Amino acid sequence: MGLTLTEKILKDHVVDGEFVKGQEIGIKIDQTLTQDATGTMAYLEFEAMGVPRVRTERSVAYIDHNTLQSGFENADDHRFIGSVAKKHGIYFSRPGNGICHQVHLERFGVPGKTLIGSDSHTPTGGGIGMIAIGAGGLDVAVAMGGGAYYITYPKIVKVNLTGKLSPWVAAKDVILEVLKRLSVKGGVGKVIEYTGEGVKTLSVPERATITNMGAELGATTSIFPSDEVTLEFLKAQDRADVWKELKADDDAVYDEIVEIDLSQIVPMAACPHSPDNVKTCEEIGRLKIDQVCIGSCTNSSFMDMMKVAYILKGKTVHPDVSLSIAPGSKQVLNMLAQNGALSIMIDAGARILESACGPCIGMGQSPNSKGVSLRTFNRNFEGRSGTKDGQIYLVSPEMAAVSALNGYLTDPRTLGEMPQFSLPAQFTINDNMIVPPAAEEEMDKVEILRGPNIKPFPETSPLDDSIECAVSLKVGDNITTDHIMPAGAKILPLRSNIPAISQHCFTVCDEDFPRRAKNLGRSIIVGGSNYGQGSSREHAALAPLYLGIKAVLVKSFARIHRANLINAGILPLTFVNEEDYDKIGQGDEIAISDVRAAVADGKTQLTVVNKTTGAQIPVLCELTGRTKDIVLAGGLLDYTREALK
Ligand code: MIC
Ligand code: SF4
Repeated sequence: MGLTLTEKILKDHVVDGEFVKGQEIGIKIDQTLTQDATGTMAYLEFEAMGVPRVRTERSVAYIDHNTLQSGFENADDHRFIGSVAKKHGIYFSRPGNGICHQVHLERFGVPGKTLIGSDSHTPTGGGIGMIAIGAGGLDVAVAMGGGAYYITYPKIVKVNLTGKLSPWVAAKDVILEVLKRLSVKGGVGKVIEYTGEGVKTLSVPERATITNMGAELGATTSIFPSDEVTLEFLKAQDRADVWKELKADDDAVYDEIVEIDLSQIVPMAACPHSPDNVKTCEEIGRLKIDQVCIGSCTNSSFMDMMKVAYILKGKTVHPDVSLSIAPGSKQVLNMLAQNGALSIMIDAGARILESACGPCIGMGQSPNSKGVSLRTFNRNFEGRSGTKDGQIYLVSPEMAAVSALNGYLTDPRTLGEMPQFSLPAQFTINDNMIVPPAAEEEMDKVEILRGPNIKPFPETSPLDDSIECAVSLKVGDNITTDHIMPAGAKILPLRSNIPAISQHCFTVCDEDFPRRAKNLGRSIIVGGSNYGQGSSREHAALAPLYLGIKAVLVKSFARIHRANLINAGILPLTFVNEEDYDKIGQGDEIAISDVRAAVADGKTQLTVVNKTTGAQIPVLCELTGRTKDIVLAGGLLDYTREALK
């Protein structure tokens, strides 16, 4: 029986466990990446492990999220990360060099290798045939120390692409189509593997748009084969030497098959407030817009920008629209400057932003009150843009640009004939903003530069014998990490300071939550399905830990967040019967007796007693040998320290 591409790469890297679907396997990690908003924690954790130098083939620390420096905090964090990187063998991509995923694809990604990154959009690397997975900072720290990364052996979905995209229909529309069909939880526990004749019609940046936004499916990762198109891209980056051909066997067996005829796809938008709320322009109708933002790790490649420049050429942005453009990397921005496209954008009235995440994570460009904003990004969760009432639509760069000119959402096919856009044969290469680490013999001389905003990891404790406490919060379905731990310009600078950032935990849903939870001392949270979708930010687990959350009981979890809860020593529980969600309310007192003994014995079914109503609620506590030990120890840091003793 033939193998899928995912199986081939995983088989090459497995170091622990068996290839049984649904079971945990440990894989060797070749490369890691961090960004600054999750990086400070990851490096504090790495330091706490006491490993002098990273044991990966390549580890890179990027600065791209917290680039607004309105106080000392972000600049201090950048300096801290730079010094840790230098000392411990990590490449340091300086602020201004670009968004981690875009730069990693350009300069570091290698087909067939494994990559984990402390950012949920790490699967961008799947665009050149990597198994690239988003993870919590602690998991990345362990991988930097040479430890395996554990995933549930995934189901593998084949997306069979046929045909060719019509003019002005974009890769973004392909992933929106997949999201429309599978939904934001349709990918949980799965790897999405793209195959078929249609693959060769898509360039590497287009493939990367698709694998990037596969994160919104909740998928473990997404991957394309490494073929001639990949080779062309790597050649143009002067990296042809890392290329190898990789594809699934013809007789590979998949768990599910999705057929997509590229020629049938039309331009679409994900409407507020979910990436799977996908509609065609026709379905949306005439929508007046206030703002357009072009950029983010999903759509900020050179090709995307050239299409935008073509559409804007000689025109002026509509007087009611504010257009901002953030090219994804220094390489992209520089090439636009060199070939005149930047001048076209400036001429048209675009506000040019630095190569960073920017508005995508609420770092500036928040829309006006009730503002309608078209963005080429990957997430439109409520509040993420920095305002509570912003109406965010996710669209392709083509749709964004033409709409910015017209003042209302416009189908880009109205542009008429489309010229041929192709990748340059040679990208402009200058890695002078990537600082290599100190040589091994020099590393002791490097001083770590810590700012006053960097506070230690919150206190953890081994799992209690029994849990008896109140429900401090009850929330509904599809709670995102942006609800749990909001980001944005005001809160992101606190990423290295858990006590301070905890004061913002869940405030999007309930302003009083941090105070209430802290006063209770210990409590649990109850939620609906797909709890914790979105980001890899471990702060969404560390802030609850700091606020005394002992367990989270939900209908179902998103993958990375569940792992982060376990890593923080918080018990992840799911309802056996989803209807029991109604039998437990905010403020109820609950008890889970002898929970430590039950978990230690490997019991997967426990009972939560609602002491307020008397209801007995069966819940699942599905921990494997390793995750069980982590929770018993009080989290991954304690577990790893124990293991290193
Ligand atoms: C995001 O897109 O939500 C982020 C900001 O990149 C996060 C990481 C973070 O919260 O720092 C992610 O996707 O993991
Ligand atoms: Fe940055 Fe946005 Fe990409 Fe997250 S999704 S890495 S915030 S550009």
